[in-house]
Amino acid sequence: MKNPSNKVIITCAVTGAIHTPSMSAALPITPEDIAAQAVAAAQAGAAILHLHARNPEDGSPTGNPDVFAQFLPAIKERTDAVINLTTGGSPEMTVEERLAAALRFKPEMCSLNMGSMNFSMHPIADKIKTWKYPWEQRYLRESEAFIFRNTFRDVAKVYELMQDHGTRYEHECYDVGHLYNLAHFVDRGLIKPPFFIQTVFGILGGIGADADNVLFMRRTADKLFGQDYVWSVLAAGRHQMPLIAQGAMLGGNVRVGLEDSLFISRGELAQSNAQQVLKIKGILSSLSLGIATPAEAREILALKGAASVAF
Ligand code: KMH
Ligand code: ZN
Repeated sequence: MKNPSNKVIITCAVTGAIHTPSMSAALPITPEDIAAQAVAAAQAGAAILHLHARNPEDGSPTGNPDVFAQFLPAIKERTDAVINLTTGGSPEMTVEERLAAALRFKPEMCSLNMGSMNFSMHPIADKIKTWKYPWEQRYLRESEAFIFRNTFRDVAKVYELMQDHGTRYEHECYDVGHLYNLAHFVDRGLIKPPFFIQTVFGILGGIGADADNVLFMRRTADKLFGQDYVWSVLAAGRHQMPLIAQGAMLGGNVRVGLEDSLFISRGELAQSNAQQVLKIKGILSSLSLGIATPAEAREILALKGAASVAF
């Protein structure tokens, strides 16, 4: 693992496509709210903003670039943070729909999900008593039958299309096999170091959220990529803070945000994305770990710079 500066890159994933409006009033839905929370997260210390879009009327996930266009320039004008666009989208989007915004806006980074898998949120549906919008319940329950498609051909296509634009990747690895899939693409010469690897814990369908698995993923990545990768950790729900703190103690970077967890502590909903950024910042500072600025994150991850995006 590469850890050149001893500084931790905080990514904030602002809204995502897992949670729905009935789960928390803090989840940003409208372009204005997504922009405001993204800017506040950057001001709190996030160097990278991982972004999805939602339909402003009902909060359902959308891949429509016209909706992304309503918040990307506002964020870029008001922060220096790296903007990272999802290509994971949501369970209801085709691979083409998932890629549309990244192709149009040519961001410095986009996510790249490293294997096909079950990916389900259906158990959350049983916990919700009142639904704000009609789409939510079906969306969550149908995810029980969802296969998150990321075939070798799909992933290769993203590399080929985005590399023309100089975009680099948040490689989302939800299980150990996904690290081997990345190694396959490295062998094919489709991606050059440093590889940014976001190890994901606690998604139903992926590796479980426990300390042993964090070490296992780290050891496997060390074996496959040596000094050629930069490591980051995200964990779903209540596992978010403990597992990312473990990752940071082991020299990794961290991801927070309401995409991954709606909570700030046990049973207490977070009021905003920035609140989670401030919480991890406090944990990092008590561990005597520094925070990477956006400029430092760009250097560590060899990004092209904010002047070279198309928004
Ligand atoms: N929701 C995260 C567990 C993506 O946007 O590409 C994974 C994610 C997918 O961030
Ligand atoms: Zn995402």
